[in-house]
Amino acid sequence: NEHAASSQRPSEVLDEDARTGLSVEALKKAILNNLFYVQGKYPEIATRNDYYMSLAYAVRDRLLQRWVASVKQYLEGRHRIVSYLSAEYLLGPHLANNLINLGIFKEVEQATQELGINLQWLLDKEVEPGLGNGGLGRLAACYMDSLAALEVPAIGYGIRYQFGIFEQEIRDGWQVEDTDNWLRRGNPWEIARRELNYEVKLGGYVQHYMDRDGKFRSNWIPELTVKGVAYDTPIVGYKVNTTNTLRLWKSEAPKSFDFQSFNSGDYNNAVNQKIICENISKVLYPNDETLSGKILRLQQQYFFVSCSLQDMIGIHLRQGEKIEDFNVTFAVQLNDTHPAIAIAEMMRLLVDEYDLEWVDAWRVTTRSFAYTNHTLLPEALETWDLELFGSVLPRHLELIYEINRRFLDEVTIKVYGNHNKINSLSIIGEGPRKYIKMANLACAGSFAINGVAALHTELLKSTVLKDWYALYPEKFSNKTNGVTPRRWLVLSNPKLTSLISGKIGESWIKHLEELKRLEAFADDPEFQKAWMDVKYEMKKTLAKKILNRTGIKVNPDSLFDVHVKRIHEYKRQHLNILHVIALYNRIKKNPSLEIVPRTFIFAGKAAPGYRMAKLIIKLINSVGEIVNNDPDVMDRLKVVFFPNYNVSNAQVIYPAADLSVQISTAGKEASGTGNMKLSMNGAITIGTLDGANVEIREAVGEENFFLFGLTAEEVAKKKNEGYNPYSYYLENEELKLAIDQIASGYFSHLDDKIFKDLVDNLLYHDPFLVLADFASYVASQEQAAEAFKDKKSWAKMSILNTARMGKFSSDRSIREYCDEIWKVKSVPVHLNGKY
Ligand code: NBG
Repeated sequence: NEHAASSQRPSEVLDEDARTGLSVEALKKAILNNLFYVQGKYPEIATRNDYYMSLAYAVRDRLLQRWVASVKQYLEGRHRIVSYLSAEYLLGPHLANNLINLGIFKEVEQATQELGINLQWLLDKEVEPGLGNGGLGRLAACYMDSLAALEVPAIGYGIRYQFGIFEQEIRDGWQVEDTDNWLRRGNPWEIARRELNYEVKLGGYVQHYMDRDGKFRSNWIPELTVKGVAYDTPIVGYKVNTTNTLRLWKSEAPKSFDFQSFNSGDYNNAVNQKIICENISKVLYPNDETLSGKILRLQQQYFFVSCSLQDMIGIHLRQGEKIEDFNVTFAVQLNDTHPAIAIAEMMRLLVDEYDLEWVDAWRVTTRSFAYTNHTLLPEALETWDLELFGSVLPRHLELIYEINRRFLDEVTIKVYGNHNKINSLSIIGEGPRKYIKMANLACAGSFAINGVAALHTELLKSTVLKDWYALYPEKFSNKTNGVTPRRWLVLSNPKLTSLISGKIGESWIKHLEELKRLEAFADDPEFQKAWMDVKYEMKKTLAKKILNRTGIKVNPDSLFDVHVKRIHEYKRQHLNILHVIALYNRIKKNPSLEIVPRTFIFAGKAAPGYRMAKLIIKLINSVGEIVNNDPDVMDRLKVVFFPNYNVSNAQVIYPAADLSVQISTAGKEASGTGNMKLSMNGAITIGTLDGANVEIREAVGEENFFLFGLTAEEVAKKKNEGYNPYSYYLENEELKLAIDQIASGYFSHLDDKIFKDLVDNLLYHDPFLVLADFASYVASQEQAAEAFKDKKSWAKMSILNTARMGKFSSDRSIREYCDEIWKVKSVPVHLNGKY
């Protein structure tokens, strides 16, 4: 009984006609209707895509009914609305998720079957919208799901990138990037709202003058004006009618042609203008964590923020409210600093366009915004060269100067003129070139500031945002990340879902704490067997996929050691590969060695400009080539790099994992969310005390977690004392051999140059303490292997991991944001067939 979860539907839904009905018959009729009226085909000549589209539109009709009802109810009831501003949304495929949330998975499965089509075949056809890089964008997607599930009025605002995160191919062991043309076959999930568009100014200069009433005014004369057009995607909540809006902006030229240039024969100029405007929402910056100060990126950020704020103000005023009460209608969350320019833009709109006095405008602004920080890495804190900033946003530069002047005036008194503190708090950084610190702008203009895991928030308060914390302790709080169990269990692991529901019913899907009730069965041999049978099934499924994608044959009986996430030095994929080499060398030294067979599964994209990360991918593949093909190994070790890690692939990988590898240098990973998804799917974590690992370990119990490595405090101490990686290399034989082999070309056809930078970096710098943690990691991995031999106790650990993951539902996170930061309440949406 897979997707048993879908058999119950919200009882309010009574409407039953061909467009809205949820019965198998109604769905069949709708699919065939769409095949004819939307795709213009009859069954015999219809392609797979025709059928996918027909089904997608059938589902969309059912979403629209709920969507319209939600919007109507929010506006008529003047309910408070959450506005989530995020430059990234890593949504993953919509269709299957919508079927689950609408509660019609089984019905659609049957309807398609009766039409002679396989549902999975259609689901696999969907190209996922990869409008994000990694955890930050995926978190935004989970939060949209939970907001809807909890029936909270919300709008997600972002950018409709024409090209999302690149597709990764592996050629000769190297990452090769390909453009992600996700819209090429059309997107049935969005509705273009041509009538909903706003103008956004860029560049130019500012004129100052005094008006007839003696008031100083500013007039921004832009160099360029672009138009943002709204593209809306419905986000339906799990088994509720609430359907919120994800509103993504596409940039266009205000008029498609500059007719004056066109008529005077300057065709190029006319067309150029159009291209420049459309470029703004053309492509997602493929960087994770680190952002370089590029003009286009600043334009993107400002573009979507300005459209979104104009849109919110429009919604607010249309309800007959006063502009001064904007913060009553909206709670605006800044997902990292990418949208932090909203604070200056809000001031511009209120002061320049709506004529508010500065203090009134500042009061409204600082009551509207809240800021989530997602990283402690200093290189990832966004700054903009002041001159560059002024060339794109001349008026905002003035406003930021004024915000900063007033802010520093106030602060100077509080910090008794301590210049270091004033410098650290200033929104403008001084140096050979001045720059704007977006985190400081966000802190100054927000009423709440939060980190994304307990340790992360503590480190924010004691390091990066220390001076802010001293000034405004009441603004700070922690909101540990969460993930949606709908996509990450119900959808990606239907077999485990029905096993769980068979024992404890289905209510855990909305109340994840109820998984606790599984603890009662953790020792039950029959349940343990059923549990591990599901795991085995999922491992077989992944093994098939791996064979298909990489040509590598892996053994589903082996321990699946899974390390999947963006490739970054702080995440230490190279520590993992050093462990692989150590095991390999043990086998080479003693070919009859009895060891637990392992499959090391890596996946993740490297930022195209991040050399070291790309080199790590090459190293993983090079080691794989030797290990996988060495007859001495006799299939005891396999190394797989699964290409193009994205949401769809993650859905297949998580359910199949035995070990979840979470080995970032302590103090570097803000939270992590893959760690939660893996543990939820019954993987046991091997990890450092970093990010949310700390809380995961607390939740699942230390006996169900493999801990190793230096703590954040020890890392800081070691660095202070002057860390010397070379001494670790000299002291540890296995480590020395592994590094010598990499350096000598053992894994690279005797090419001893290819990995030189990586080796030198480890030996002489090792900024992420890979060598310092190596011995501890290897020892912890030995414990994991030992534990894996005892199938019963492993099954118990696995069950307990899932059972104790209740806290890590994004429903819990969103509830905390709603209660403690946004102060918004649920608004149940009713359908009564009238709309
Ligand atoms: C990432 C962190 C992760 C965290 C996600 C979501 C950025 C800037 N930060 O640890 O690295 O889980 O945000 O909060 O992408």
